[in-house]
Amino acid sequence: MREKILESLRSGAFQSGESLAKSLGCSRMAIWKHIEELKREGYRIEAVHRKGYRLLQEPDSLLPETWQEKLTTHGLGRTVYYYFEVDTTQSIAHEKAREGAPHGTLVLTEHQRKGRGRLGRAWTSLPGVGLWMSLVLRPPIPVEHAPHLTLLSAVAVAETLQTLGYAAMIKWPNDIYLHGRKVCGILTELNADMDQIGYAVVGIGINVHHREEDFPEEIRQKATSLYLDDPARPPVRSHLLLLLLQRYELLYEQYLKEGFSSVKEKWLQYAIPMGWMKVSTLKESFQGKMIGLTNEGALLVEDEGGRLHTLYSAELEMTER
Ligand code: BT5
Repeated sequence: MREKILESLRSGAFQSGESLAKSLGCSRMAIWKHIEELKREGYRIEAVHRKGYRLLQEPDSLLPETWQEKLTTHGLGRTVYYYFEVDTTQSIAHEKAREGAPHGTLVLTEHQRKGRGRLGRAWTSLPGVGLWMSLVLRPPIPVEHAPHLTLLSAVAVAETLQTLGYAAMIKWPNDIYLHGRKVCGILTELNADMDQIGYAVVGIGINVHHREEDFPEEIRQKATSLYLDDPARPPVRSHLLLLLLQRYELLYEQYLKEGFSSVKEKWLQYAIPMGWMKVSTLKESFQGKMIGLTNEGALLVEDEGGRLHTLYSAELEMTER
């Protein structure tokens, strides 16, 4: 009954107590009681005389008890560590993995004081406005295939956002963009010996409720949030999380069964078309264009002299030739 009431209210229009009662075959009093209960759980519902009820906002808690029972995965997100505030979920996930945390363990927080990106860069993670999470994975794959995990993660996020109606695209290796602005960053860290991955920690940061002024000045023009991309549809973090975990597990299992080709095909489908670009690696900088992905998951770029480069880590910037 509660879910059915919510379903009707999610249309965003006013629903009268009478019509709800009629369609659900109960009394107006029963509807009123459910509405009061929903309000106590944090749903903001407006009640207007002669018009009825209207849903203004859903609760946006990430507390595991608010979403975990709806999870349909068998590994991902089954073990969860939720924190109000941490330095970074990455370090905690490493710690848990070293202590033997199972595949799929999720570390989730409202706020990171020292969120990190690649190469020591910072990741802004304000309280309550994002999905800041790390997953512990124990993939039975050789070390040289580790880039597959990064690309798979980007596909999982892009597909999840697309399912929710956002025009998400991937910029190599693993940034997710909405209308030319970065909405999500992914950081894969490995614990491996010469030939075997012990575990991987995949950190995913998605900007959800940010307003422009929530971003530091220097990234304000380059970053976006789901809210800013489409203010008419306020996103709910727990929905996003559930969808992401489910999608991620599907892709991951398909990858283990069928190999990299399934990931590669989707990654190429969602990749932002890049023409000529400036490629900067730790060693050099050159103009080049993307040719494709290798079977190891590296980026193949051809430079102006026709030479092929296989890149595992680099910065790409669109340029005119
Ligand atoms: C990334 O690095 O994009 C990977 C970010 C991974 C963040 C997650 S959150 C959960 C987990 N815990 C962590 O501590 N990290 C992971 P990179 O490609 O190096 O991009 C970093 C650059 O993105 C910065 O130098 C800024 O220019 C920009 N940036 C920083 N915060 C941002 C934000 N919230 N949204 C968009 N861009 C941001």
